[in-house]
Amino acid sequence: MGNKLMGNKIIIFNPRSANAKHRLPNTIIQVGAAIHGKYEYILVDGNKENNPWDVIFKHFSTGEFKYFCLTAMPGPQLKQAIPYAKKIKELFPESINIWGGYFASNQYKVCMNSGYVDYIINGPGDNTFPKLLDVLENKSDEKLSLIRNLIFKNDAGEIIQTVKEALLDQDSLPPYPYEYFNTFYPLESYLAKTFMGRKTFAYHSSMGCPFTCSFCAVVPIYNAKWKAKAATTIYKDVSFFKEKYNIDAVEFHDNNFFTSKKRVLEFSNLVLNDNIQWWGEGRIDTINKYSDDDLKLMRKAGCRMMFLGAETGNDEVLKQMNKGGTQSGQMIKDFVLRMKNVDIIPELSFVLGLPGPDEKKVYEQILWDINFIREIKAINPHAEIIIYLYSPVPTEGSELYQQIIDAGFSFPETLEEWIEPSWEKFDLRKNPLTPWLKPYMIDKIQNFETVLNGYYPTTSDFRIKGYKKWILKTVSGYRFKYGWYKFPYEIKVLHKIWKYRQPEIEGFYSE
Ligand code: B12
Ligand code: SF4
Repeated sequence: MGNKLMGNKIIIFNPRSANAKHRLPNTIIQVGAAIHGKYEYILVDGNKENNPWDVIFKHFSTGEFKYFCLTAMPGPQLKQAIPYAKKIKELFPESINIWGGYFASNQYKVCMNSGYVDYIINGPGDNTFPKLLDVLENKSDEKLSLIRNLIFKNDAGEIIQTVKEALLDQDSLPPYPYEYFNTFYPLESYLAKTFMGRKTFAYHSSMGCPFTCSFCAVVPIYNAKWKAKAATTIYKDVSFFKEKYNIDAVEFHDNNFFTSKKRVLEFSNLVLNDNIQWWGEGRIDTINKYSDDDLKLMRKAGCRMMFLGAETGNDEVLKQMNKGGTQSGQMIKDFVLRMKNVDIIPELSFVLGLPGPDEKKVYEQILWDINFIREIKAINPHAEIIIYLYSPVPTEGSELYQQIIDAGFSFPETLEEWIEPSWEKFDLRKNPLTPWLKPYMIDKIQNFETVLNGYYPTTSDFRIKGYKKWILKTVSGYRFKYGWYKFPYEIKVLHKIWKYRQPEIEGFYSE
């Protein structure tokens, strides 16, 4: 017999996602906004608690809580999400576990079959979450199957995935309950010092993405839909944080911040004289359509760096990735030069290790990409390079997904398997367990990455400067020049001593 629950309060939990200074957990704040004033809820940020389980358990032990809701990306967040949800269900069998976020939506079968995840919010939760609660609390007699963006099991035990809701007008969503959040964790403590400024604010201004790259986890959830807040709304929120907390930098966490040139330029004009540096993610072919004057305006308005999915310089592989748009290898080269001229740092992410017709071809492509990255660095040494190993996402129906299934790849069949160390590395896109990628290929990529990060340490880890940068560059220089990547232990030791932080795992270094 488990413990009895009387109340219907809600815990919204953000499992630990990083070890150092943390970003504002916008996901749980927006999920809270959806039910603010309608249901009683508390927010628990696993990043800020030494032992979040104690906090969660203490609350549930009062008998006042019924709903344990969490968000999770694949990767380290699962290390808390999975065991906590399991334990809550064991200890409080009447509790209801609701999951949302990229992991649960994309891996919904393994979640629903775990026996302890009751409902999944499949995409935006702004309408779905309150509607689901209304049904569960008998405040509405709407059928679950009619609530959009929901996954649940029906009485026959079948998994039901309801239809997707059109993306909502982002400007009319309820405001973030920042003040309420502040009663749990001081907002101030999330405004970290980064390479852009003393106090960096994390903001999310649009949902989805209009493209359908076949390696990307955004695609199965948003199906090429994108909707954004207006520039004036963004500016209003940024100004509020500037006035109240004196922020001087913003990280835009949108999947594709630069989709609408009109919006970006309008925001740039608004923020022009505010002395705020900013960063966002975008596509090369989209931004390449901006004129030099547009880019100069953005730079003047504080755009310091852009994260761009370069993926590969090989046009055939770009097709295999279904990158869409008009991106090509030549465009990437031209673009990094343009960025150099307007003084915006392009942060290019590459995806290496896609499946190929045979082992030789897979390896040749890796060597080709390494060479391409070297060419990019020669054109614009300030270009930052992020290297991911291709980790499949279940974009069912895409040609690439079919290729990986044919090559013998499969996802774990239980949630517990997802937290085994090898799958955690898979999530971090550092060791993808894909059968076509042989250990010597992974070594090659990782050794190259170490040498590259030695010779060109990221600007975003602002501690690596002066003599540290000089030593790293000197030690790595001959290796980079002659292409000797094997066993770069001396560089690894230096990275370890200085706790070099690669931005792709835990975000920019901050303090
Ligand atoms: C900020 C961020 C981080 C931060 C985390 C900060 C934090 N607060 O904890 C950091 C930098 C640490 C991080 C790390 C990683 N991240 Co990350 N991250 C993001 C990012 C940019 C923004 C998340 C966000 O705030 N969204 C804003 C909110 C409002 O939107 P949302 O999360 O979608 O939430 C809505 C719905 O999904 C739904 N919902 C979501 N959860 C829940 C829960 C409940 C209960 C309900 C009701 C509803 C609900 O309702 C919300 C409101 O509508 C997203 C991309 C993106 N634009 O979302 C990537 C993203 C989620 N990350 C991703 C990845 C892969 C990672 C990493 C694994 C990195 C890597 N090496 O590739 C790591 C590892 C994570 C870890 N350590 O566990 C991927 C996930 C893709 C996938 N394969 O599933 C994304 C989508 C980026 C991408 N395009 O590839 N990340
Ligand atoms: S453009 Fe970026 S966010 Fe959009 S589908 Fe492609 S990889 Fe994903």
